[in-house]
Amino acid sequence: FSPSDVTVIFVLGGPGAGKGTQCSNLVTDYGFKHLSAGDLLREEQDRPGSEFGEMIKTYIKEGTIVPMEVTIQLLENAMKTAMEKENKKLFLIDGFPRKLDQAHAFERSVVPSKFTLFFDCPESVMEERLLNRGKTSGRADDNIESIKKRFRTFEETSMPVVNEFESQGRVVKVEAIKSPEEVYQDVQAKIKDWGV
Ligand code: UP5
Ligand code: MG
Repeated sequence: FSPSDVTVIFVLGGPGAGKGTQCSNLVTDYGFKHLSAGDLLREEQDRPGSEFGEMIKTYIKEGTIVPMEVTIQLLENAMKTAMEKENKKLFLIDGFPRKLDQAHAFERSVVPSKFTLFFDCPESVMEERLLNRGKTSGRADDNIESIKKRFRTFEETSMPVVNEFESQGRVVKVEAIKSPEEVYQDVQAKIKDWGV
């Protein structure tokens, strides 16, 4: 993809920070195509005949990061489909890249991102949200054991990605502790500065 044809915004933040919630708002108001890497992996996991199903299941339950070849391929396919079938050019890539090698590979081989929208939220708040969602979500990783592992992976492996982008001046940071409506107002005010 060429940056003149497509715009990619990465959406990062800890587990339960509200990435999916805020992406839905942005889709409604700005016409973005929302691609959640986690959702794409869960779909692939459930696809009959997938050679990666069992592997993805294990990684998600353990809160570790699926090898990037799989995730990048799923994202690239979804971007191509959205461009061809829905004429989409603006993409929110939610929950990716979660590791430095993924960030470098995607920006080199797919397309550089415009910036990263980062939702900053304390673990105690995220834990409460996820345990609450776990009552009805059916997600295999919304239990306290998996949640703790996801937090560890986020701190150790994913924060270095945010920090690298930050050092390049490519992070828009939003406090995610307030109500969804208040967080969204902050998002809208801050992305304006980036011409969105
Ligand atoms: N909620 C949201 N905002 C709120 C607010 N402001 N106030 C009060 N409540 C709020 O929100 C979570 C819950 O909180 C919801 O109930 C919501 O109503 C409420 P949500 O918007 O879903 O948060 P989100 O940040 O999207 O949380 P999610 O659980 O999806 O984050 P994760 O990053 O953990 O999950 P993801 O699906 O991205 O990844 C899952 C796993 O897939 C990873 O652990 C990993 O194993 C694997 N993965 C990879 O290996 N590679 C990838 O590239 C991506 C994923
Ligand atoms: Mg999500």
